[in-house]
Amino acid sequence: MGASRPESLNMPVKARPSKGHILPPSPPDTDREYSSSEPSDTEAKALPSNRGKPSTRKLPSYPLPPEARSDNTVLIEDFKTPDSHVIRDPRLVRLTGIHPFNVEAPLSDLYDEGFLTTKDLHYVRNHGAVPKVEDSEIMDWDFKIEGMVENPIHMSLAQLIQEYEQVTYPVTLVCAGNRRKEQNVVRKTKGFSWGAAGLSTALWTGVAISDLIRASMPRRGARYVCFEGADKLPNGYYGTSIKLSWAMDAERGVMLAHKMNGETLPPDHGKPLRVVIPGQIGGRSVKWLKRIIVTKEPSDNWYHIYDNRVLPTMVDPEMSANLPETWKDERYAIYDLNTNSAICYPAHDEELLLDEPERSYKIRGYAYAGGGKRITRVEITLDKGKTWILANVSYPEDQYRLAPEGETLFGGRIDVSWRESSFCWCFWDLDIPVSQLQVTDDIMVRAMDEAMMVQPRDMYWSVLGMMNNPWFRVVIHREDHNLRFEHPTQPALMPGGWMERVKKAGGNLSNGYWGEQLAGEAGAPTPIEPTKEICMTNDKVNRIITLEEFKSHDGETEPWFVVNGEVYDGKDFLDGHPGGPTSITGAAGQDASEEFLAIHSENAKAMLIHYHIGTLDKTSLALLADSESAPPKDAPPREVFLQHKAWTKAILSVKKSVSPDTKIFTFDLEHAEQAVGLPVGQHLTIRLRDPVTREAILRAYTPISSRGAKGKLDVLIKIYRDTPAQKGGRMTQALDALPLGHFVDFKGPHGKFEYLGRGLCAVSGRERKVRRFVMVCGGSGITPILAVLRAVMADCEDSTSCVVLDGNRTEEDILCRAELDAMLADNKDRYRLNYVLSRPSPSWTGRRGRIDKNLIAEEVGPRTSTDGEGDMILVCGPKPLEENVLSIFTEMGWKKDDMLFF
Ligand code: HEM
Ligand SMILES: Nc1nc2c(c(=O)[nH]1)N[C@H]1C(S)=C(S)[C@@H](COP(=O)(O)O)O[C@H]1N2
Ligand SMILES: [Mo]
Repeated sequence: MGASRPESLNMPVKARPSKGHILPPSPPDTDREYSSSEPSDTEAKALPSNRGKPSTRKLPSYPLPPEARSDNTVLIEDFKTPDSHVIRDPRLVRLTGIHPFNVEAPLSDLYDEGFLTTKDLHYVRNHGAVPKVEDSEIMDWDFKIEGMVENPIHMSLAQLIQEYEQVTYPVTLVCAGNRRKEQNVVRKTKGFSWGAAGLSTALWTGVAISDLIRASMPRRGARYVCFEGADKLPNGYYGTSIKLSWAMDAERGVMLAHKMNGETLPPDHGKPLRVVIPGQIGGRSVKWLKRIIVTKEPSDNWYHIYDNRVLPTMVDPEMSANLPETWKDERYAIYDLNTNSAICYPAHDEELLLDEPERSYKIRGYAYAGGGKRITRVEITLDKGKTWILANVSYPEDQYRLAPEGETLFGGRIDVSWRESSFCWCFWDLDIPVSQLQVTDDIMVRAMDEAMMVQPRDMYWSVLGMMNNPWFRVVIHREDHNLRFEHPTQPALMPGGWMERVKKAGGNLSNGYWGEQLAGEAGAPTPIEPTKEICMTNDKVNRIITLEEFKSHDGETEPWFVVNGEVYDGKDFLDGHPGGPTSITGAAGQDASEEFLAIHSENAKAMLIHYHIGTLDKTSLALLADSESAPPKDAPPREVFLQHKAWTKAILSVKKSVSPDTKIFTFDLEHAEQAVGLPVGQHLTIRLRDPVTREAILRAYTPISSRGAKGKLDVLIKIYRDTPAQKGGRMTQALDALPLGHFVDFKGPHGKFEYLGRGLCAVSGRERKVRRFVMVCGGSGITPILAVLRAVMADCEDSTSCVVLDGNRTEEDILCRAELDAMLADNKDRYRLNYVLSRPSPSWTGRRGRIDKNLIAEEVGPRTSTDGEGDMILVCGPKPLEENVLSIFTEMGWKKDDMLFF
């Protein structure tokens, strides 16, 4: 078998210059060498390590992949799943619980990577477990081409690479479910909630499938090509089909890829071999490819029939269960993508300060079209579609068209210059004066393709929730000193977005006016479409189950779980479950109400009847609710978040690194107006389950959000990572591994100390007057200290003075430094701040060493208290520091009562 070059290569080279005039948002590193002559595999692999070396060759004018992270590892939430061999990036937002792995990057992170997405942030859509393929087995991976062919082929990946011509080009993959969360808010579909980041772009290297199929010599009458993966799912191996004529059309660029961004395919993306179909929904690009079958009819694979279709809009989840012919109707199968676009900046919840109204703000986002078509315009409206403004469009993909003839990248010829098709997303942007944004209620974007198909205003809802492409709308809120932007939704179960807000307020999202009241309709709000009640209980079941009995079925053989107080046994559905058995066993012994109801369609809910085995008795349910912190149903919104007796959930929304081992975790409270409810000087308890053992881990923390903060809670946490020598912190590592959008439980407040203000404290309920606080801390021990210090400094009538001794290793270990320093400016007379570093850089001019007797004698001096009034020492830090401080102060004549250890 020889490698045949596609005939169309002989076509004249038509380089198409970029029509836009803007660079991609973050141009990739250009200091990497690339290969403009014949490259070897090793040369291509060595590319990243050549960074920084002066390059002798001219740099390519097209984007190269940004550097991927080298320190990602297997995440602890994957340990207990069949994917425990897969390395993943913790920034990815999980859309279907822990397993299977369906994820998208936070939209801004995706956009910030630029035209090409790293493997770290590339979205993943796995219907089940990831097949395990060792590196040593890659080249032996075998696959077949069979069916209606004269010359069936059975070959290895090594042969595919040796015997066929290799090509490289960028392709944007888009899941048909991209933007589905918006549909789910209107009415729950049978699919989980993708945000607008269910798409990614990579450089794929492999063989044109037309070369291979031609070699197998399809017989007369053959019309389809089916693909099958190696992932065994509840309904067989994943598989689908496309038309044979498309596969044979070199212009369409269907590829068998074995490299992504120049590296072996990552396990999540089909290691070691997959199909890549430009311009079509991601669902046709079969991963872990094992079989190519040439047929007369479209694939009869379960996933080809029951996934990736747009059924007519009137088919609801219940009806759809009994319509086998409708499902099989090929007219409803999705192939080419439809035209779509989204706004990435302003980001959701981004705030724009109104300090300089003369300025302008650059709104930016992406767009794509299907079937190789090009986006020919992107338009923005600031007045709900009455008028439109043209945005600038850039097509970074065009830069590859300019590559010199025959140039190779990652071992494949850059095969784009002759093509007319567009395989990738494009970027658009538009400057708008801030003064104009200030008087605007919302920004909407729509794109048009070269067939003049333009995105519609209204959503086309369908039972699987796919191809959602109405105008993307970002709402603008005017606040005191800034504008705040609100996207339609947040992915997964994450709350937020105008759609949910409008729906909760009684707006009808499908009124053609984004749920807002229409002019002249003032007064009565549009009636809400009642959400359909689904019966999930079996009348004949009347067994009462105790918590003890329920908890004894938390294993894998009889996985009992609770939804709305009813007990279900998932045992008989483990094999049939579309979400795979692990999502059911993972819920065993737990109240799964929230997750179950959020993920499943009406149809799936109705199926619960068959697994209903009883009702949890009332006390047990309350106990379970307490241990699981299920939110009480239909309770009115609470003003204060923390509760003494009950756990309350908050959702992790942001993780921000503030030093090499410290992060601020931001949690969204139950609603934007909710106060945390934490008196100054007190702490709260965080409870988390160990992702591996499921045991509860509890720790006390003092948040660093300011006292008046509402709706959010910031906790600064130092992460103690496992080292070969020492086990790290269970809680801090579990928190670090927690995916965004997941819950953590909180309870509180606790603590025997409280600062009441103006020198008045309460210690174990007894009031006490303080003239001076001596605050000694190390590392993240600054957090309770900071809370008290802030309260003192924020009140200019408070005459209490504070001496802070903050011990750390290096400058970058000093936490909250900006705030500690800033308070100094206005309070020089009553606030002394000392950083003490044990391993400072040579340029450090502050104190060196440790917090010792000399330092304390110099900075604090003798005890000045008369009994019950005067000095108070607040200490928080690692044990050795606390013990040391205790002995120094005791030696200096201070009393136990003067000291408080947090
Ligand atoms: C016997 C009880 C259950 C039944 C009958 C059931 C049924 C279904 C059905 C029909 C689907 C396909 C999508 C849909 O129609 O909504 C599905 C998907 C799914 N289910 Fe369940 N389910 C059960 C229990 C659970 C539990 C306890 C969990 C975890 C809390 C879970 C997690 C999932 C996930 C993550 C998916 C999405 C899979 C994907 O599309 O990749 N299921 N389930
Ligand atoms: N074998 C196999 N191939 C598959 C899938 C799968 O679950 N198994 N998911 C499909 C879907 S629906 C999409 S959108 C793309 C996602 O590709 P990615 O995970 O590499 O982004 O893979 C497709 N190919
Ligand atoms: Mo998909």
